[in-house]
Amino acid sequence: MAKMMPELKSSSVIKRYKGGEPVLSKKDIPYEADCIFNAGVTKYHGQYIMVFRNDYQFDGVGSFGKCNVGVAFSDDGIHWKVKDKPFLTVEGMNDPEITKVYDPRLTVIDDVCYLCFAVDTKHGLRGGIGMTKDFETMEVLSLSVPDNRNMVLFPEKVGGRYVRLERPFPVYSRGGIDRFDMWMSFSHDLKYWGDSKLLAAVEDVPFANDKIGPGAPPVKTEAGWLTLFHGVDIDRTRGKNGWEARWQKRYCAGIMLLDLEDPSKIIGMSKEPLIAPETEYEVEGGFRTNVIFPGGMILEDDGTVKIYYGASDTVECMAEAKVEDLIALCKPV
Ligand code: BMA
Repeated sequence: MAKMMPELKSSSVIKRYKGGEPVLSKKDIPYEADCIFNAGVTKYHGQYIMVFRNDYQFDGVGSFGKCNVGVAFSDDGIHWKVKDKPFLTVEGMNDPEITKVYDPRLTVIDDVCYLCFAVDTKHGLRGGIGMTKDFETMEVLSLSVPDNRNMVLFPEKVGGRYVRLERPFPVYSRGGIDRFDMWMSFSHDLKYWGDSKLLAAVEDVPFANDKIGPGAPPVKTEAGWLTLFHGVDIDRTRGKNGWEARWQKRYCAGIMLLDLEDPSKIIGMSKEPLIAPETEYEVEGGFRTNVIFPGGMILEDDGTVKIYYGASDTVECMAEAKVEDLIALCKPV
């Protein structure tokens, strides 16, 4: 039986854009769209780029018939211009196994844009890595074995190897329930991954009792790799929330600091959530209420950090904090 969680609050260092208004939602999309969320964001050649998930054609019961990944561009990280057609679609993946593509993340390494993404396939969920030059087409570099997703890439090689965080789903070996942890793997070429290690487990995160997973690609600071993640708690006494018949989970954003030279070492972690669902868009009215799903983090030259997160699987929001405040939250473990 999962332990019950108290009410959770966001850290006081967090300032939500317009008190929690979305930066992107379905009204901004020039094609069929319903829920816009779980975006990856990066800054590339002075421009902000966002890749976002679009779920549409709700069945009226609990799921959407269609999903694609769109792309948007911005000069300030707040106001976005969405490209007139989706970037990634099931049809465009040219792989008859793939039935859905979603939850994209963006990392620039050596001036090249890489994406991490999830695909549902006829034989399990897989985490992918791709490369794009134009956000028109993507070359797939690797796809994991099932079940794995929530992958993010570090923005540079560490110790001569590419590094990714990921979240496999060991459904039988962790008690037959959600007990999913954060892992990491290494690669010399972004194609072959190995030397996998457990980074953090559910029981290491005081505000999670269900599962945890990577959030945004880590950002380099002098103190260490600043790393966002999501932590999930479940409470069986929670009733119906959102549009679904049953939704008893809550997703919060957490923050930790990894060692610069050995990122498998956690040097600090906040024991409290960085962002907990609190505002209207995060708590009420969405498809799945009580979800903060961080996927993008940008460190600006003045020390401001922009954090992008999906709110209630329905809209994309943004919050800011000072990098020194985020580092200070990561108390030694
Ligand atoms: C996870 C994924 C995410 C989603 C989250 C909350 O399992 O499906 O894409 O945001 O649940 O619904």
